[in-house]
Amino acid sequence: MADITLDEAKKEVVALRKQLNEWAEAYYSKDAPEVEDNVYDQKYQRLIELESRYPELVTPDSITQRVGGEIDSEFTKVRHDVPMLSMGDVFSKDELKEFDARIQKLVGHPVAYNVELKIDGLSLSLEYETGKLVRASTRGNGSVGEDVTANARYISDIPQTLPRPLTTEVRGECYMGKEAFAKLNQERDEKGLPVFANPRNAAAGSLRQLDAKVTKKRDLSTFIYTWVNPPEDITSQHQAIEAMHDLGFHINETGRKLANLDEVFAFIDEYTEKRDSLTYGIDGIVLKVDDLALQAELGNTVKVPRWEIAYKFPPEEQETIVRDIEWTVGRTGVVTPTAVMDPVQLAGTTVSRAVLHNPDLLKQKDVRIGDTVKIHKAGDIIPEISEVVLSKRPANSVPYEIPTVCPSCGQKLVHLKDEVALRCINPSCPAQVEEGIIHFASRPAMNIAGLGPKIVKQLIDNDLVHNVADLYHLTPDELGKLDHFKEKSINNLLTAIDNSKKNSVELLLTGLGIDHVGAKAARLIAQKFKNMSKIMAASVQEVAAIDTIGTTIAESLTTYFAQPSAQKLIEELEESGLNMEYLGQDISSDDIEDNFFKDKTVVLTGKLAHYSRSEFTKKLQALGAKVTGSVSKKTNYVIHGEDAGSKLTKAENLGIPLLTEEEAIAQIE
Ligand code: 1X8
Repeated sequence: MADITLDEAKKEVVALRKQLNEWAEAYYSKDAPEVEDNVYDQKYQRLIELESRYPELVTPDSITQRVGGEIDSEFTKVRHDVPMLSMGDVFSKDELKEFDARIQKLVGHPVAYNVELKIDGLSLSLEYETGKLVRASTRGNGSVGEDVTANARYISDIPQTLPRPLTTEVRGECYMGKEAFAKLNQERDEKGLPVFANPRNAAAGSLRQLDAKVTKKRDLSTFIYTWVNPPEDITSQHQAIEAMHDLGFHINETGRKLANLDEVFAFIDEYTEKRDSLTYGIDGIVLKVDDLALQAELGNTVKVPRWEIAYKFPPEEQETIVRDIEWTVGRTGVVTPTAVMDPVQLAGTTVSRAVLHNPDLLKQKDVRIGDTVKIHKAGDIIPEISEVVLSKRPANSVPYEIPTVCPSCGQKLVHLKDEVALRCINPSCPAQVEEGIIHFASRPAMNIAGLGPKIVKQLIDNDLVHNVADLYHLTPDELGKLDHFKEKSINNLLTAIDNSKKNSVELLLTGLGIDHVGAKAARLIAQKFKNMSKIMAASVQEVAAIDTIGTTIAESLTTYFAQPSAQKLIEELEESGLNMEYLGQDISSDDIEDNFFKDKTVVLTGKLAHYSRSEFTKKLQALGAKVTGSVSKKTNYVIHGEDAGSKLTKAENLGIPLLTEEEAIAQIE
């Protein structure tokens, strides 16, 4: 952002406005959005960013200076004497902190907020004269809206008369509940009519009907949250809501007056959880300075009130466009496709890449460059493509062609046995070498501080290392050629590399990156065989005889050491002075005092509340217990935390004694 020139910014601003205007037109006038809200929001935020970086680019007709959509409908127009403003929005708790800090600075002290759910619907104004509903209108562009009075008369929770002859105006959200929405879409689908993209569009499309009888058939509801001109004895937002409730308006009961941001954050967390179980859609939380006098004091900016803000939930599914498919070569030569997409906000982070795992999956999903795709986070963490939005596929799209040669070394790619994975089997493929060295230096392996991916890449690009043995021949002069390497960093790195020579042999074994031989297997193997030459000489049977190590690991290990190149590598490393012995402490059961867990086989399952799983495992191991991953007849105890699943069931079926986490801790103590 800091680097963008005025010229570049100008081009981007023009393009953003054009795109946003098109989307806004589809959204406001046709009730048929072309993109997800979050895509719109992101582009909109970008425009705001650029306009604040270069204020000279702000024009009066910029979409950032307007309130809502343009009004070109056939409805009778209604002027809003008090403009129907939209609301500022934020996408993180940090931004809420900034909002709160701003408010506190303006008013000079902490303030209480009335916090309400942000309903996925459309704003509606209701005007009453001497207690009779005389007009209902939409927001329109904020100053002029559409007269939907006839339609509103068919919405059952809108009072047609008030218990008192008030002349007043209230505002709120008109929405369609999830059930009504699903039913409406099902009916439309059966009739071959286009379905509504979301409850908000369904609500807008149902309310904005020139023939009000159509509205009558739709199940619309309202939540009223603003009293435009309340009586004087009402001094706060939460009071206003209660009073409107007494007048017979449908209000949302979840609103709460909260004293500080911590409470607000807890409310956000609560409704992030409950969101799916609500009967209506919400897309965020609204914070309003509760005190109406303070609201008046704070006033509005051109577009939005200063005293309220919407926190929008991170999206759980997003649409974006695939721009490229990249192929990366992993340490073991497996070549994996990654979709590179236009960046979008997804469940709290910006996402622009999604791993496609293997070529079969890519073919099966038929992802093509230029496709609009839906993405979500698998297990709430890893971005994945759910599906291609075929209706948005460009007409000239062509199926993606899977590469046949390695993107790094150009050698022909192969499928091993019946693997779905594509592999490069060239052992000196630069990409594999790079990944291999990164792995060698990583924490579970040789743990060489300062030797991360960027440095490794430089070492390879400068031709300084071709395999892990070369690391131990690096000189200060050579490192001096790398970017940002000064005397101190050179010394630090060389010292870290030198120190790694003393590592116990299981770390070296892990670092070799042998398929299936991770840190845990390496430790067990090193514990049993004690040094590298015995490990190299071990047979499949000897290795597989280690408890919890199967033939897959054993075969992989022996196949690896059968290669002359592997033997040569170990020889070179030994010549460089690397330790080849197992230095770890063997816990001999004879040294451990008798205790409840000594020599017992134990399985941990479920969520533990008091210790991390690895801490708990270490405690049990220190007592001489063997902690294993799966329940069998040999298991002595299953220790279970919360939400334990299949392991607990299996233990019950096998009649294995169960201990709660607390019971186990009591035994340990
Ligand atoms: C829009 C919304 C508001 C509230 C709830 N849902 C909305 N969609 C609320 O205040 N409880 S306020 C608002 C606006 O001012 N544009």
